[in-house]
Amino acid sequence: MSTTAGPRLCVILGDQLSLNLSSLAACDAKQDIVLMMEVAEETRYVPHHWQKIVLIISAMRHFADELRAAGRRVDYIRLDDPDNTGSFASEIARAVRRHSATSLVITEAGEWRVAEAIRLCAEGLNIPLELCDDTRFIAKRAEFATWADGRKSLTMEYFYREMRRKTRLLMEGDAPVGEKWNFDHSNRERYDGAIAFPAMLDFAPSRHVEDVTVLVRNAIPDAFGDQAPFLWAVTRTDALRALDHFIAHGLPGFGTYQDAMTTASPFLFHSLLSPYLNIGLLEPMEVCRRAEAAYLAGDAPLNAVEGFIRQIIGWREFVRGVYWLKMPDYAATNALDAHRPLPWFYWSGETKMRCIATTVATIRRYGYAHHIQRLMVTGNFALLAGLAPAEVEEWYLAVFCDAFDWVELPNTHGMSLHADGGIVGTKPYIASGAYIDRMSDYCKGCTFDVKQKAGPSACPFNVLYWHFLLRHRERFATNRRMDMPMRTLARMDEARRHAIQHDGDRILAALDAGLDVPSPKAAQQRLL
Ligand code: FAD
Ligand code: DLZ
Ligand code: SF4
Repeated sequence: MSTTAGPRLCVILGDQLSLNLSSLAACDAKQDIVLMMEVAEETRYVPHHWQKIVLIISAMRHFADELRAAGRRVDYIRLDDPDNTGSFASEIARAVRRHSATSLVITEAGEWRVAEAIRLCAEGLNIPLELCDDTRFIAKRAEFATWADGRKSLTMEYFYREMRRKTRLLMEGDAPVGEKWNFDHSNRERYDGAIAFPAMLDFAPSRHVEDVTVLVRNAIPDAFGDQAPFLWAVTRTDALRALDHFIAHGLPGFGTYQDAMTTASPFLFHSLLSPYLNIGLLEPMEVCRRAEAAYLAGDAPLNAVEGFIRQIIGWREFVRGVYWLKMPDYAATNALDAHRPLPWFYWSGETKMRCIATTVATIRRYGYAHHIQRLMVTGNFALLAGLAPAEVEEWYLAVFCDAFDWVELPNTHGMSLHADGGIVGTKPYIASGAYIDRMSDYCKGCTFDVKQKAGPSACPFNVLYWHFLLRHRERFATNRRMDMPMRTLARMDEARRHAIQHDGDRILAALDAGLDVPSPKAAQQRLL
């Protein structure tokens, strides 16, 4: 209970929609005031996917209803309130005055940008700022920093084992269930049709989704992406339905086909739970416990359950740890000195490369693509083509419904673009077209020939793979994990290297001119 005269202001951000949020626990339910704000600045700081804006704002409105039903005093600022000043800082300032608030209470913001804005706002208002740990994560920021301290390199696998020990998930005493920590070797199958995909869940549009749809249509008519179908849950009740659905129908096939891509389904056996985890409708531990229970009941195999749990208590926690350990300098690094502008086809999908066209079409339609599409199609191309990290990162932050800086940045800047010089991954995730062909059915219908390594018909991923290694041969000469391709490169004769240089230059010149990669026909005509 606050002992001061006025109420405290409990600021709840759009990704903090959890009833057991630490800031809510720290406030007095009867006296203190919850402030939630729809603000133009957050809807526009990157050109978000239409569905992402609708998802977040609708979920905020439902959450405010739940808070009111639980007896909280909620001050909710709508995007179309005539007095809305458009930013967190200016709305907090107005609310402090309106309520004569004595302090701000907030669960630490997930993003560095927002955390800084709030810190500066409190400083400017000269009002105490009470920061609460975000207890929805398994590892506190300080705990990650202690784990990282003194290590020569940060390896996710070792951190993950610590998280397994801490959570006791899939543990038998001190040993991992199944006597191995990681079953990834069973998780690399191409989709063969052996198990049918789960049906998609459909959520009837709520009153808030309908209202917010109209609001966003008016406020941001040019927002990126399709408006329908909108398949996202916006309440905890529906997010729990999505979790039930995944555990029953997706999880059994999740492991085996985790890396597969197919034009038959954009989702395969993936959970689609990331937006709910990231905005607080679901908590990581409840999701992992459900997966573990499915294994113990014999309803899902260990390779699937271990793989799924590793993504959440391993990768998700690890990237958050890296983000808070390294920000703000992290975002400014550009280890591979990449500066090429983002090609327009990342937004339009208009490219002859079928893998990218298919992935971008999925993203436009759903605000979603699964991990391997993000890493090995759009990310791989960006890395091979030397696209500027900041432009690629803005794209990833904008187009995915689950994108928030703390999770998007380390995945894009670190894992995908290697722009951090090897903090998140010790070697760059590069692959030629052969990998995409092995894991998908994209290449069969493509203009380019995935088997061709040179010449006008060659798959651009094949050409750019070797062009990338040529460009960066000095940097990777001493990276032991790059030994194999570097040795192959060293063995290449001069004529082949010359062909790679020539073909790669031709593709990159087209990108620099704002064009798609040259089609075989166009390239042929230029050769004649
Ligand atoms: P599933 O495949 O079902 O995985 C289960 C859960 O594991 C996910 O819901 C997610 O919470 C977690 N997870 C899996 N991989 C990762 C990872 N690498 N980092 C963090 N959590 C992970 N994830 C985001 O949530 N937001 C992002 O903005 C984001 N940007 C990415 C950018 C790039 C370049 C790459 C390569 C990956 C990115 N990821 C991001 C990670 C991953 O691709 C998504 O979490 C996943 O595709 C979400 O779909 P899903 O819920 O169906 O995941
Ligand atoms: C992404 C987003 C959008 C589109 N709109 C809002 C909003 O109106 N109000 C809000 O509180 N949060 C929004 N967000 C999420 C924020 O941009 C940001 O990611 C979180 O506040 C966490 O730092
Ligand atoms: Fe993509 Fe190359 Fe396959 Fe075409 S041939 S789909 S560009 S990997």
